[in-house]
Amino acid sequence: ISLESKLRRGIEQGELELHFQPVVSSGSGKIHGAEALVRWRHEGELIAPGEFIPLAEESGLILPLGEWVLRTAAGRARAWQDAGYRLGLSINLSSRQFTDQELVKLYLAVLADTGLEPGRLYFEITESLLMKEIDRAQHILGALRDIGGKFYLDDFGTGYSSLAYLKRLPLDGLKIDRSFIRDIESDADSRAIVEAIVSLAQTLHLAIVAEGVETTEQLGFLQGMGPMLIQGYLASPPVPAERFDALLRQGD
Ligand code: G
Ligand code: G
Ligand code: MN
Ligand code: NA
Repeated sequence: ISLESKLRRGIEQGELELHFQPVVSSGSGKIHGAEALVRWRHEGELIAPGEFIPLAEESGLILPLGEWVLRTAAGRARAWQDAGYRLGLSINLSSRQFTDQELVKLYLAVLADTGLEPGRLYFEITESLLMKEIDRAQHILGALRDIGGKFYLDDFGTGYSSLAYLKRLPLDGLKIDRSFIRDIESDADSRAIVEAIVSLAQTLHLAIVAEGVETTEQLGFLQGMGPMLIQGYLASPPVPAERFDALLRQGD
């Protein structure tokens, strides 16, 4: 039996799990939101998305998988809303999901089914996904934005966005790719690139999320560049929902 059949069955039989990585304020360390990251619990093993997302994309399983992620994430966000936390929750979108005609309808249905306040969910999209079909991307982003959808440009700095497009698209923030953060102490070029991205974001009124922050030294450099959001092992790795909720309560 092929991996594809196993994954199809796994999706149907509830073998997917969402883990949540906190996104915190660089100044206060307070939890501001989270990124939802999918895992596959199969035959006693927790399989990372790198090992099945590409297969899901090739086979089309990314559509049911993505729908499960969206519904499950919205359910968590609704639980946080009920508990009095106003968090932003991001989910990753593959290009196949993004160009699917049904995405806008699905997002509307999920909002109606969960009663989640619009504006809590952020869609993470990559530069290459957007730039591949810029006119269509602009149209879909516009339609989602009209019903409260928000957008982060993920892995920023590794793709090839035209700056003019950044202005044209209804983006809410940029996530600086972790390769720049990793070298921020040792490499003046990485530092300069991060500074340039931060100042670009300030000019365009976009939020900044620095990804892959692992050390207090890296955090120190970032704090010197102005207020931003931080994601990385220094604050917390991705954790199961119950653990994330415990972190939230600790921060009260
Ligand atoms: O969770 P991990 O740290 O291994 O994530 C690896 C990559 O898998 C992430 O960079 C992300 O782009 C991708 N990924 C994780 N969860 C999802 C998901 O729910 N949908 C899609 N399309 N990609 C995901
Ligand atoms: O969607 P994206 O590719 O940005 O997904 C984030 C990925 O980065 C996930 O695979 C997550 O597990 C990973 N990650 C999160 N924090 C850190 C970190 O501090 N260091 C490293 N190396 N990876 C991280
Ligand atoms: Mn991401
Ligand atoms: Na990223």
